[in-house]
Amino acid sequence: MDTPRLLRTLAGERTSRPPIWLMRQAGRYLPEYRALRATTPDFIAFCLDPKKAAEATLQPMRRFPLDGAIVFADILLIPRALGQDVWFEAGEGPRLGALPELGVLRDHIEQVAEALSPVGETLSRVRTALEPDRALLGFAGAPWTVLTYMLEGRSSDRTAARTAAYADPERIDALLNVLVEATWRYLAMQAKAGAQVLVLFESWAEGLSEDLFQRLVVEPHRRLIDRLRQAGVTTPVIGFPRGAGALVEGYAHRVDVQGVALDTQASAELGQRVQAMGKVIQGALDPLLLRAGGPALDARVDRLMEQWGDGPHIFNLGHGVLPDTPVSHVEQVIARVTGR
Ligand code: 1CP
Repeated sequence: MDTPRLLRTLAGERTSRPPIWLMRQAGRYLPEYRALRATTPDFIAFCLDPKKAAEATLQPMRRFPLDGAIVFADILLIPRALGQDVWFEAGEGPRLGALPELGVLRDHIEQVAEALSPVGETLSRVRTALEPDRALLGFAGAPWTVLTYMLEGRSSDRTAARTAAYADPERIDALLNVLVEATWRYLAMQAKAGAQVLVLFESWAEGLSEDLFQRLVVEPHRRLIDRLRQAGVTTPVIGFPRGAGALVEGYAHRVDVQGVALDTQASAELGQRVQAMGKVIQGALDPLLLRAGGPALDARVDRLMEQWGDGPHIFNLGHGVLPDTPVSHVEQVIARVTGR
């Protein structure tokens, strides 16, 4: 009876309304997050403090009737656990030190789950505090997206990473494989600690040719999910190949994810075709419209529910909540979807 709506939807059940959670539902648009965050200026240290990370995870759950809580952490914890320096420059974003040799990275794989055990502790804490009818989501960055940061050392246009994928395919494939091996272990640890859904964020799937998309996105996702299932982890997975455009359909067809998260550009028909493959879709409200608010926001929320309401649909954004989004607009959307 208490089975969370989000899990019922991911199992293919039709519910009276779609479940809702929002990418980046914790974070800087919330004043209570900014206050908590100010107590630990080092962002990585904040992510690895289970008490504070659990509090950040729960903040939006107290304010809004959301159906899912996503653990507060970051995709760049994996490179750090593999031996690469990671830090955040205030007001600028992530910075990574020199990429360690392949052998050094490989030597860290087995210890990744242990190194990131504070994230497991955050999950256990949140699961204890959260009502049983609300789902807990774990996540990781997908191999290619994480590799772009490891190669480029910061947020970038990924030109160097994509060029390397053509110029030095063996090295890139070997690096992706290290990330596949590290990431499934990390996700298995999260499932064991209480995560009921696992999200794979492939935030930088855009701009890839069909060949590169297959090699850098589809194949690593397939291997990663195979490894998880071989290890006995049955937790549903939502894949988010952001910016994949028309290649999303091939992704949904070839990768054994239960849910496919669609980005802001996804058409009504694209979502319906993915639903027709037996996949649950998630998305795809524009974060810019969420920030803008007003009657256009209500109209778009209604249209998304209508166009995708005939198949399983998880209501969400097409990318994360922007830091300067008014809290009242988030309230407005959640009320529109949940009736509360
Ligand atoms: O000072 C701060 O508070 C830093 C802002 C911040 C926050 C709140 C960062 C830095 N990360 C996070 C938390 C975070 N990151 C969460 C949990 C919060 C929640 O969702 O409620 C999650 C799921 C992520 C995932 C993440 N981090 C992604 C994938 C999703 C996406 O947005 O595409 C990516 C790409 C990152 C990298 C990252 N972390 C932070 C920054 C500034 C960046 C770089 C983004 C970029 O390159 O544009």
